[in-house]
Amino acid sequence: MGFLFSKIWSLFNNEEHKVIIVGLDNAGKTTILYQILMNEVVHTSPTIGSNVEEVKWKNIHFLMWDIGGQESLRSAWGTYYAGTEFVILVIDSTDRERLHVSKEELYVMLANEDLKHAAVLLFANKQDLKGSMTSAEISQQLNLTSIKDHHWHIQACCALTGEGLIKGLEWIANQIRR
Ligand SMILES: Nc1nc2c(ncn2[C@@H]2O[C@H](COP(=O)(O)OP(=O)(O)OP(=O)(O)O)[C@@H](O)[C@H]2O)c(=O)[nH]1
Ligand SMILES: [Mg+2]
Repeated sequence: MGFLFSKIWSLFNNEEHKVIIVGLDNAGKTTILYQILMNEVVHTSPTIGSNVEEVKWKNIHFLMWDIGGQESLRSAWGTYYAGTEFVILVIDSTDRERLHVSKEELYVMLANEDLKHAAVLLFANKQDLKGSMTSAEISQQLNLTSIKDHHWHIQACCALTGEGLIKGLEWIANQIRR
């Protein structure tokens, strides 16, 4: 009975799940947000502050915050953390020089009390570009297997075609159903 009730409840409940999209400038965060929302590539300029959109997908309501990634803006990421269920960390897979910066930002985030219960989806974006690192390579460089206190998943993608984005959302949906 309890199980049935919770199943029925989950069908009707319109709970909103808070997602923040972070990552270094130029990683493709805004492009990803609008590709998910509208299925098209929008023209972007560097985000100052944030964009927020309601995304409904497979009957799941998300409130997605896309946050500017320039260095001067990164210290403000923490102001978005409260109530976050999912962190999407977007990585420009061609940006080998700055992968260590993404790594530092990742581990600082994981240590933040406000993200203690958040699950992390990493998008290895820009897979269409020649010489891009594979998700396995990025996973190794970021030492993802050492992360034991958060659920995490890495997904290769291309924000221009949308390839891989749904797979990432499916992983998130599975985390919600757990
Ligand atoms: N080739 C290629 N270009 C991409 C891809 N995703 C995004 N871009 C381009 O990368 C540039 C930066 O994308 P944005 O979405 O504005 O990056 P951002 O992460 O929001 O950057 P900030 O707002 O400054 O933090 C744009 O010119 C995009 O068109 C991709 O998968 N492949
Ligand atoms: Mg942006």
